Amino acid sequence: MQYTRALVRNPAPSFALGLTQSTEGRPDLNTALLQHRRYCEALVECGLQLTQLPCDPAFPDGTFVEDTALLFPGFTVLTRPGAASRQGETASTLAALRSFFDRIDTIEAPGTVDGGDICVAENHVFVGISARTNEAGAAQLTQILRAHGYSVSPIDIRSSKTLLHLKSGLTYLGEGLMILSTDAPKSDAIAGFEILELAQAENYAANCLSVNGPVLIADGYPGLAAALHKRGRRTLALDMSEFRKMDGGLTCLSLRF
Ligand code: CIR
Repeated sequence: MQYTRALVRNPAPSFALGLTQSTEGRPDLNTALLQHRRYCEALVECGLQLTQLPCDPAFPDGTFVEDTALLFPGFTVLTRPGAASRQGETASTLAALRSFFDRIDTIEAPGTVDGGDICVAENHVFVGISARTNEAGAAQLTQILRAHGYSVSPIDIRSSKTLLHLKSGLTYLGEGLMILSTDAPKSDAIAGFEILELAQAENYAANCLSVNGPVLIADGYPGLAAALHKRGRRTLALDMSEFRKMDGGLTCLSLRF
C-alpha cells in the first residue's frame, strides 16, 4: 500500500510518566525528542507529508498515536483505548482526521480497541484480543471492517506475559511477509504468509514498518536487517531506545494513510 501522509505527535514533557512494564529505566525526554525527530525525518524520506498533532502533558502516552485510530483507504475508525489514562487522546486525533476523512466510525463503550492490536495484511485484518483490546471492541471493529469488504481473524494474546499488543510481536511488511517474535502466538490464521521468525534476542524488532518500500526497523537487530536485505528489502534503522522503555515501537509513533 502506498502512503502519502502520516499523523505524528511529539513526546510530551510528561513522557516518562506514561504506562510501561519495561524494566529498562526511565526514558530521557531530550533523547526521545531527538529520536522522534529522526523518525519523522525517515517518514519524510519515504515520501510522507506529516501532520503534527498537538502535544498535551495530560497524556504522557500521547506520542503513541497509532493506538487512537485505524486508517483505511476511504474510511477511518476512531478507537477507544483500553487504558483509561489514554482515552482522552482520541479527541485531538479526531479533530485532525476530520480534515482528511468524510467517514469516521467509532468504537463505543464497553468496547475498547488499541491500534497496536490491529495488523492489516492487504484485505485481511488480524485483531489482537489483549489487555487493551477487549472482545466487545473486537466485535464492533469486525463488523465495521466486514462492511467495508475486509476479512478479519481474531488472535488472542492474553496468555502472553510479554506482548502488550499484537503488533508488539507480529507485523506485516507487504509482499506476503510476516515478521514474528518468538512470543507471538502461532495462529492458524497466518498460515498462508511467509513467516520470518526472529531469534529471541531480537523479539523487540518484530515491530517494524514498511513505508512505500523501505522498512523502518529498530537499530541494533542485525538478524532482522540481514534477513530483510536477503529478500531485497531496503532498511532504515532508527534508534528506539527511549520508546522501548515505554513499551513503544516503530508502528506506534504514527498513523499512516
Ligand atoms: C502504553 O502502554 O499504552 C504505551 N506506554 C505504549 C503504547 C505502545 N503502542 C503501540 O504499541 N501501538
